[in-house]
Amino acid sequence: MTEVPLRVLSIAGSDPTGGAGVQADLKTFAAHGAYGLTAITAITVQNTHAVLTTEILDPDLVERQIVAVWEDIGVDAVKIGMLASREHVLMVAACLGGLSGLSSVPIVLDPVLQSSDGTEFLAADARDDLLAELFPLADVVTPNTLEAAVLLGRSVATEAEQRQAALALGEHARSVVVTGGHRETEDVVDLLSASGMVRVFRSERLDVRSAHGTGCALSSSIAVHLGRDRRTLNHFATFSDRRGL
Ligand code: PXL
Repeated sequence: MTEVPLRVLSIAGSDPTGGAGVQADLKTFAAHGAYGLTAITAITVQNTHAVLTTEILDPDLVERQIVAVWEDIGVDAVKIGMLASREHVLMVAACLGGLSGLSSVPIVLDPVLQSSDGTEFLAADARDDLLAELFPLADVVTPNTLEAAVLLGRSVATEAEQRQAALALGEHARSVVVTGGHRETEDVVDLLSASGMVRVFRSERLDVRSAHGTGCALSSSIAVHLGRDRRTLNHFATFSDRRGL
């Protein structure tokens, strides 16, 4: 029997360049052999130079996209990207919290705050709700150092500050990865914090022309891997239940 592909839902904005947003998420899911589903929060009009316009979709329309695919196709993992407004943050938290089977579905939250050209992708008044309502639902939150600095209202420029930021944001979620690609260092340092501990991932900086969409690809691939791990664990649980173990 062929294995049913892992179903991963991206709740995010559309980027017509295909480099970031739902387009990047779908490509990442496909590259990992997973099946992508989407609930689009906003349509951005952008090219490689600038974001020209953003049309935010009604939170109710976004909620109906989530529920429509959740109840019919089913979801094994969720990746959350651009949420645009406070209403969207609160809706996603309430909607996911009310869906059946959520406890066995890993959630990865990429706290998208702005585009590379500085266009705001999350209203400033939504930041506290993001921390209070969505961080606690997430298995992993993946801010870069710029996002961590804005969320905490302090500088995240050195490795020591990045570590403190990972620990401080880690108080709101099960785990946090503060990615360090934006820091002007020779090697790149990503810091994972969970339960008050920090793990360092140090790697060689890649020589690339653009980093546009790399945060989307990272959070999407983490969602796929957590979904796969969770599915394996669920199989074992069902197997032992059946055998009365
Ligand atoms: O990389 C962050 C991001 C997320 N979502 C959308 C984007 C971008 C960056 O431009 O356009 C829709």
